[in-house]
Amino acid sequence: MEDTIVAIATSLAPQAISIIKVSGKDSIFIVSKIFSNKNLSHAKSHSILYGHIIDNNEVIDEVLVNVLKAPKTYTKEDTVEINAHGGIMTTKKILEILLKNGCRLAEPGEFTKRAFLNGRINLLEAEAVNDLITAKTDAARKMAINNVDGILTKKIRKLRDKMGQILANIEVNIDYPEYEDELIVTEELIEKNLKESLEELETLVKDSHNGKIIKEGLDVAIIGVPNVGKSSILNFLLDEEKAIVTDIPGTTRDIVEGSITLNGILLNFIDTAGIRETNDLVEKIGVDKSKKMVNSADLVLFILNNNEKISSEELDLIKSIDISKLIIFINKNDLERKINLDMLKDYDYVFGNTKEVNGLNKLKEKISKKLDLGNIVHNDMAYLSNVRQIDLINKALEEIKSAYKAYEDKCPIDIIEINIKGAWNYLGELIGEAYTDELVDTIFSNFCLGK
Ligand SMILES: Nc1nc2c(ncn2[C@@H]2O[C@H](COP(=O)(O)OP(=O)(O)OP(=O)(O)O)[C@@H](O)[C@H]2O)c(=O)[nH]1
Ligand SMILES: [Mg+2]
Repeated sequence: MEDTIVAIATSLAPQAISIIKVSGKDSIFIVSKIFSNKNLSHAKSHSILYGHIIDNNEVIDEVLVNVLKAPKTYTKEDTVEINAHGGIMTTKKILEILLKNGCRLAEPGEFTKRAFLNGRINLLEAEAVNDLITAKTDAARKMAINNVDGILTKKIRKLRDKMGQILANIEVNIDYPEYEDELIVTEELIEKNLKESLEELETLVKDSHNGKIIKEGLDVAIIGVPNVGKSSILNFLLDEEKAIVTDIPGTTRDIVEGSITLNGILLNFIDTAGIRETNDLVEKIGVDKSKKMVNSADLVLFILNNNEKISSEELDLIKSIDISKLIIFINKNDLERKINLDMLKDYDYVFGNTKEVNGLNKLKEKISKKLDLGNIVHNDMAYLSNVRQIDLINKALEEIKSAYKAYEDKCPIDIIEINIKGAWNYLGELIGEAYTDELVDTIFSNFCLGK
C-alpha cells in the first residue's frame, strides 16, 4: 500500500486511446517528472490537462492527463490517468518510463484491492466489479451492476443488524438478569427476528442458485447413439456450422461446444460422440467423455431417430439418466416413422427435424420450461453468486436454523446466542468485515491487470 502502482488499463492492441493508470501517494509527483505541461500538484483535482510525455528530452506521446486527488478516487489514493494514443509501442513505452521513475507494476486487481482495503467498497462490491467485467449476458451485467451499487450489501447489512439487535438484547439479559422485563422483550424479539432471519436467509440461498446460473449459464449435453443427428442439432441451435456432419456413424469423436442465450440465460450446448460399443481407441475415448457428460451436464437432450426402432442400448441409456434433467428429442420426423413409441410411454418427448425450424423451436420451448428459465431473470436482481458467497450464506442459514430449533426446545439463552453469533460472523465474512490476507489475495488475483 506504500508503493505507487501502475498498469495499462486498456487492452494492448492498436486502438484509438489507451489508458495508463497510476495510483498511490507519489503518483502526482512521478507523473509530473515526465509531463511537459506543468507540476501536476498545482492542478485542480478531477481536471484534465493537455501535454506531452517526455523522456530524456524526447517526446514520447501527446496525451491528456486526468488528475484525481484523494480521497474521491477509485482507490481513495491520489490517482493519475494518462490517456495516450492507443498504439502498442507507445503504451508500453509510457509504462516503462513510469516504472523507471519510481512506480511498481500493479498486480492483477490491485486497484480494486486498494479500494477495498481503503474502505471505499466492501468485498461483495469488489467481487461484483469483476463480475461486471466478465459478464457474458445482459442479465449477468445487470446483476453485477446492482451488486456494485450495493443493493446486495444493503440486504446483508440489514439482516446482520437484525441479528445484532438480538445479540445486544441477550447480552443485557445475561449481564443484568434482575431486569425481568428485559427477558420478556428478548424472548419476543428472538421469536420475531429469528423467524424473519430464517426466511430471508432461505430466500438468499434460493436466489443464489439463480445468481450462479445467471453468471455462469447452464450446460446442456446432446447425447445419443451415432448418426441420429446430434451434430446437426447443435449446428441448428447455434445457427453455425460448428460440428462436422456426415452420414457416417461415428463422425463426432470429441466434444464440440457452443452457446446461445435463451430467456437471458447462457446455455452451453455440448455435442458428443455417439455412444456405442467400439474397438477404435480414439472413438472409445470420445464415448467415455459422452458418458461423463451425461452426469455433469445440467440438462441432457437425448436424441432418437424417428426413422428407426429404439434399440435396447438406447433404452438402457435413457433409463440411466436422471429424469429431472432429461429431454427426449425424436429427430428426423421428415422421414417415415419407424420408431416404436410404446417404449417411451413413461417419458415426455418432442418431435422435429433439422430441416425446418418448427420442431427445434418446440425443443427450445421445452428446454426453457424444464430449466424454468422464464423465472430467473428480473430487473432488480441482486443475488449472491460465487462459491465463497454461497458457502457462507448456507453456513449462516444452518446457524439460524439451529438457533431457532434451540429456541423452540427452550434451550438456555446463551446456547441460542452462540448460533446467532455464528451466523452474524458468517455474514460479516461475506461483506468482508472480517477477512484474512490469503482470502483477499485469492479474490483479487482473479481480476484482470489494471483493474
Ligand atoms: N432426413 C434427415 N436427416 C438428418 C436430420 N438430421 C440429421 N440428418 C442426417 O443424419 C446424418 C447424421 O447426422 P449427424 O448430425 O452427423 O449425426 P450425429 O448424431 O452427430 O452422428 P455421430 O457424430 O456419428 O454420432 C447426416 O447425414 C445428416 O444430414 C433430419 O432431421 N432429417
Ligand atoms: Mg456428430
